[in-house]
Amino acid sequence: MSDAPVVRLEKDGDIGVIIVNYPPVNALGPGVADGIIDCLAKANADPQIKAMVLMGDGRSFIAGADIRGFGTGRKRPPLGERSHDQLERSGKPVVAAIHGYALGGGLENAMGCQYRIAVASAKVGLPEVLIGILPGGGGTQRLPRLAGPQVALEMITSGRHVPAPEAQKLGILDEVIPADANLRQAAVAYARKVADIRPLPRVRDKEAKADPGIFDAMRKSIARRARNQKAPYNCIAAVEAACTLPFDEGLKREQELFQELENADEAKALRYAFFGEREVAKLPDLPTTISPFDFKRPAVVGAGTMGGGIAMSFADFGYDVKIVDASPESLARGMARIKANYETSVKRGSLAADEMERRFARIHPVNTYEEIADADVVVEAVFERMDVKKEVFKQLDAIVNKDAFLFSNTSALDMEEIASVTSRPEKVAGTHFFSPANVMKLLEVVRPKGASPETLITAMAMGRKIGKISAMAGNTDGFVANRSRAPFNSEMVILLEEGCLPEQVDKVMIDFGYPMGPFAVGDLAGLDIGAEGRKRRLAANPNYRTLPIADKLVEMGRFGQKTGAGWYRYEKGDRTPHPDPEVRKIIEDYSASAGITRRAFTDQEILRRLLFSSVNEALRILEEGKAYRTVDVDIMWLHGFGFPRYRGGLFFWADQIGVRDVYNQIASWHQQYGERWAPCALLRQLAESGTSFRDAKPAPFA
Ligand code: 3H9
Repeated sequence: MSDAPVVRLEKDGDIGVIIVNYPPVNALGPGVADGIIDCLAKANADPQIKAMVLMGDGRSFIAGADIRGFGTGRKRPPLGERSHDQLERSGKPVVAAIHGYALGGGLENAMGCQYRIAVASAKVGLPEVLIGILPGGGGTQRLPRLAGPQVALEMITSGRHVPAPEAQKLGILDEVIPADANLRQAAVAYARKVADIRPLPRVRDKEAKADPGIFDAMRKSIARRARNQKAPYNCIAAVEAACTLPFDEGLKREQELFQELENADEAKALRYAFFGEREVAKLPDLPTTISPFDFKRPAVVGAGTMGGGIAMSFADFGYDVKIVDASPESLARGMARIKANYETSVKRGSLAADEMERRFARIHPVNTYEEIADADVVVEAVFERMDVKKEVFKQLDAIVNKDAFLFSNTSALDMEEIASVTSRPEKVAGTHFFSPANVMKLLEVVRPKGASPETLITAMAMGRKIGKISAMAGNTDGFVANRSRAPFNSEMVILLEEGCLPEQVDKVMIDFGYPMGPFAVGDLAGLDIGAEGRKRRLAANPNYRTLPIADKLVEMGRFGQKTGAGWYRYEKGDRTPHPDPEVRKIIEDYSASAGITRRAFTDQEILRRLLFSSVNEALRILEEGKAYRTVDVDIMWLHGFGFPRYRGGLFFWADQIGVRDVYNQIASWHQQYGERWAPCALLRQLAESGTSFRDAKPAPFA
């Protein structure tokens, strides 16, 4: 970083312009808030200056407090002396001039100012809840006064980024100027216009009035998504304080509620997830000098559920995308499914009807590979069988432009074998989407040995361009996400053999924080898919642990929701899972025939049986050099499988228990259950050295 001050005061005639310069996003890092206070004092003391502007250099106004500083015991100025308080006390008006983002502490400082203007492309918000805290810089007290308690509750409990034009309607901004206007000039002119207005308008002097019922209504409405969390409730309590206490008392209450959160496990996990999502983009063994190819003409092969979802992802992010399928009928069915999915979003109110039309119009169905010959990236999403994939790649290689990247959405097959049938293996990689592909955020980029760095960097960037979080996986059966999850999938069925029922296991996992239980998820995805995979693995490995109960359901045609019955039964047209006595009988009969005495399980035992089995397997993956870091696994679990974000991820959660306890438990299950629980060498090493999972040093990427 340069020696330039992080905040400087410039003069535009009689207007003082205070500029924050703390790249990349102007977080309130060391010296920034103090710098604002200093420049403000100087400007107030300067008789030539009549009013001030507060703005940011670079791409944003201020993105909030420096998240790295939380939980470090850093000192903050006393209440009433912080930068937002001092801005509000200024003897001359200050105009916050917002571009990019004004988030968290950024918006809090802007609300301390007497006026706020923004370019139309700017976004404002108080996203603290997403990192397990609340807006502790007066945000919970000022926003309800500025925009009303109902709006404040919604914004603060969701953390939503509000576009400037909407923020103006809500009363948060005084003026919005076109996105390409000169913000500094406009802000200086605005400051000149308001320079002599007295008394100075201060947000703290406004009143926040609310019907007391809105707070309980909000608590009720968030109960499901805020399960097991404290921050959303403290946010509500703080806004309630804004409506019942004088301003300074409200600030004190906000502080108390903030302090309950800052060092809690919830906030630690969410901070870890925030930085983890950014860390997985870093590929430590690839050159940073290579830029991703800027693709323009994506194509998807296969119009099934996955292919359709992938095409929607491209369209949702502004790309025109072609989709091709083997038969006109399946192409038509695929397009109808895409349309129906969009229509559901419109019905739910999450997508405007005209926006749906625009997105749908970007998806172009075509019947032949010749029609995608000019594509620059192709994502194949055909039936998951090696011979089928190879045939498709051979044809694509022959027909599609020789510079195009060819990606496969396989969820487990050997990417090197697929690449080997092409004349351009260096341009082939896996891009494994998760179902539903237009919704789930994870893109697992699979790295076959022959892929060039440009190919891998392009695949990772492609994911980010279509709203995904891309993370790199090695070419191993099931890659990283599904392979690390596989023992969990087996263990949940083995628990049934020993005494559990699907609804009991599902309840434990929902209580833990998953949106759905794993058996209900299985029914949604289709049980036939897992059965195929098990057959393939058993053929390759005669010692593979079979799951007779799961196989039996598939034999009976119980494929899940699509057949009206799976682990649960379903009423026609309804997705609610109902426990099924027939399934219970199959399970109990199996236990009896296998000579197993069924027994009771505690919730903790169920949870640990499922998750510890995956911790062990994930470490084996790291030991083999098939993933970069434990955080990659954690981020994959958050965004591929719905692992509760406020628990950080598989390894973050396991670290809370402690590496030694995890090892001891696994070692004891190894004695009890045999080989499948054999602790891997890396686990043993970590336990012996007392190193946390987070600090584990995996083998170099292989
Ligand atoms: C707060 O304000 C509390 C207050 O109420 C006061 C309480 C007392 N801190 O995301 P990007 C880094 S809480 C530290 O890739 P984009 C980020 O890690 C805060 N670092 O860019 C990355 O580093 P690297 C409330 C931060 O353009 C680099 O900047 N505010 C922070 O895709 C680029 O970030 C928030 O929660 C930060 N606050 O997205 C906003 N922000 O290059 C959090 C970013 O080493 N930030 N970094 O990987 C964001 O949501 C996005 O960064 C933003 C830009 C939308 C601003």
